[in-house]
Amino acid sequence: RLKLPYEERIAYAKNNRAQELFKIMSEKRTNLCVAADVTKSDELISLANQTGPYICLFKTHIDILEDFNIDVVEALKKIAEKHNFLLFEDRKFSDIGKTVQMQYSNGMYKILSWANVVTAHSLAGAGMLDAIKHGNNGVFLLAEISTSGSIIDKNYTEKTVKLALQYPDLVTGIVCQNPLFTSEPGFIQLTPGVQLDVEGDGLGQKYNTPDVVIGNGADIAVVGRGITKSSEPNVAAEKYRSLLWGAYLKRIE
Ligand code: UP6
Repeated sequence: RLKLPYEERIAYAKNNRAQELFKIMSEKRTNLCVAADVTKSDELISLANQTGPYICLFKTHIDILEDFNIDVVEALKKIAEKHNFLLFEDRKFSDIGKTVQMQYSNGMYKILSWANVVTAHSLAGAGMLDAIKHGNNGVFLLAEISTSGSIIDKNYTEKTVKLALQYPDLVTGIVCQNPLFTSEPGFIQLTPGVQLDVEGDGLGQKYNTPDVVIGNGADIAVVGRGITKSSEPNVAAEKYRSLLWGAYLKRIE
């Protein structure tokens, strides 16, 4: 996986969204996902417009918006189409299948109706994945977490990877910090905890540089505050895009 160019991995991917992502990444020359963790809809839309040209994925925590209205996702869908990126709700589903099904489709956020990919914890097991399987969606399963003091152990991580590989049609990839599934080029490693010149946030988050995460197997790197707290998010996004893409080119050399 680590040496293969993204475009050559399309053929290995069984999940539609993974195929689509590899295509977008190769065409736009970007392996950057922005974590748009803001609390106002207009800020969210502005971030999508500003970072859109440089990203393959726009990651939201839609439940932190203070002024949520379904119009905001309609706006995001249009921007995603214009700039060719996917919408990614980082919901980290973790309940029993039936509950997750309702959290995914119902409530005021109706995540299934607009998010192309979502995240889920693996701890509830296969039933949860069966419950959220739909025609054309994608799920990133969390096998590791970027915080210091995380209680996820090696056994949990290995079992998560095994579970993910049993659902190639549904699973787009795995959220982790290390190259855990190197012989499976159809799956995408998504790695958060990326920022230059900062080691952590005082609340457990640990940061690595673009070079380090790509070296550790990331196919897509998630950058949040490194971009959102910049006075010019478009400039910051282009900078992270170019560093991450450069690191990827070096990896496949
Ligand atoms: N995230 C992590 N670590 C994980 C999984 N997810 O930080 O292991 C998510 C957070 C946040 C983003 O929920 O949205 O990635 C990181 O943001 P930051 O770059 O501002 O720290």
